[in-house]
Amino acid sequence: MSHVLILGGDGYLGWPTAMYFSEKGYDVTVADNYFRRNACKALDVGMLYPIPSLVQRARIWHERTGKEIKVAIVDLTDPEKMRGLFDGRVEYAWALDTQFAGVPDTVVHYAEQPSAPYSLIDYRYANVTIINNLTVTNNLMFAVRDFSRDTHIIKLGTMGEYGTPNIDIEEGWIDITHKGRKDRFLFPRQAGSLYHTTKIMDTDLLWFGVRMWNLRVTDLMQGPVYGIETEASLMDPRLRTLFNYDEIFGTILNRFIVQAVADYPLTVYGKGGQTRGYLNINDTLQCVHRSAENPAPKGELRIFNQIMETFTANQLAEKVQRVGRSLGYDVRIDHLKNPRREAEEHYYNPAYQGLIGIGVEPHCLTDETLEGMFEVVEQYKANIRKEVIFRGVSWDRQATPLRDRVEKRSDVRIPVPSDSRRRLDPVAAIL
Ligand code: USQ
Repeated sequence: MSHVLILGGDGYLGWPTAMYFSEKGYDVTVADNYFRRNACKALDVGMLYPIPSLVQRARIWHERTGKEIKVAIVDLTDPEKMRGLFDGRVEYAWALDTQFAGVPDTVVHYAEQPSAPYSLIDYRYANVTIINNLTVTNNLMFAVRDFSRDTHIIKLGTMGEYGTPNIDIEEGWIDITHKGRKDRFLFPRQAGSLYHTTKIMDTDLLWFGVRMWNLRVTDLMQGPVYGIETEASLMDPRLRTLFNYDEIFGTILNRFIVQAVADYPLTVYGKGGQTRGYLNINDTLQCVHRSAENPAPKGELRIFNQIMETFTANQLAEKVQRVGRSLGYDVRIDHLKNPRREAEEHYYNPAYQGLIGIGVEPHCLTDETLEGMFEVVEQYKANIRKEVIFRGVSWDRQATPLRDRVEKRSDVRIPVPSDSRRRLDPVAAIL
């Protein structure tokens, strides 16, 4: 069976993806450096429930299914660690068979700092985001170029690369006629955060690799994901994915459910007309799997828009309010001054037929799905920390002059690239 390497295998999507492929009989290796866990700790934003380490998760998976997910705890901004996953120098933190698994047939690349607010806390967090995301992508591209050019790279991009243009959004490419001549180009990108901007740069890096070295790449332009349970986690709650509800790492719908359970007014930013394409975490798994089963041809950068339906922030809040009330929660909706710089009312009409074309069956957001999320969150109600729900990380915060700052220091540090001597202090003073 073919070998899938999942970079960022400890994350919200990475771990469920690993189990999904393993369950289907693939040989699976996950690599991660616990960036997300460390960042949550350093920023003191918490998670809804504790998560076993990646090694413990792989052990539990093995106990429950008899299947092996090899684990490598490595910082992929280090090019030698990345290359070790392709040339056999990798040392697994857990594996049944410690022999090198071989070059992967597919790499799923999630190993990025995924939060827009994180990338705009201040210049240090912007740097971490840029350095981490671009370096990992570049290291991956060169490892594939040098060791396994047939490997299919599946990179998680984001719908946010396109921004909110006043024209229909195509799936990655647009034909342009200019002064009587025609050509095909990447659809114009104009991101609304530095995190989203790194995703544009990732796409450009890989497009370069495709043109120069005939690589095969699928770029999945994903919208915000919601959900907790997957088939694997229903088997054993210890296999659940991590779940953030804070303003930095939590995405809107996951946050709204927690807010409703905690009796905290839903935090709609601004007018709430911001429209995005959304999908259930189970559909992410399906999309990535279908993409792996139907790889992009060599020399192609194939782009799919990975969303199942669109909603405004207001529509999501109203759904959560309606379903929450039917379950007995007193759900209120608040409109906060928008901490982000984004259009709050705009045209939005993206195409998203490509993944359906390769066999994905979309699941829409139903009341039952929301009820299921309420049920899980309710179990952990006592863990919810209201003070992390909204601290107002602003897109436009000006730096306090150094002389006026009283910085709180702690021992916890957000991981920075191993080749950098710069130290990053926590942002307790800012948040
Ligand atoms: N929003 C609210 N209230 C909240 C949180 C968010 O009104 O409490 C609004 C935001 O202003 C934004 C929209 O909801 O207009 C989505 O925000 P989000 O935090 O759910 O998602 P975003 O920051 O866009 O990023 C998330 C993931 C990121 C992924 C992206 C897909 O964190 O990794 O790439 O969704 S997309 O949004 O399509 O670019």
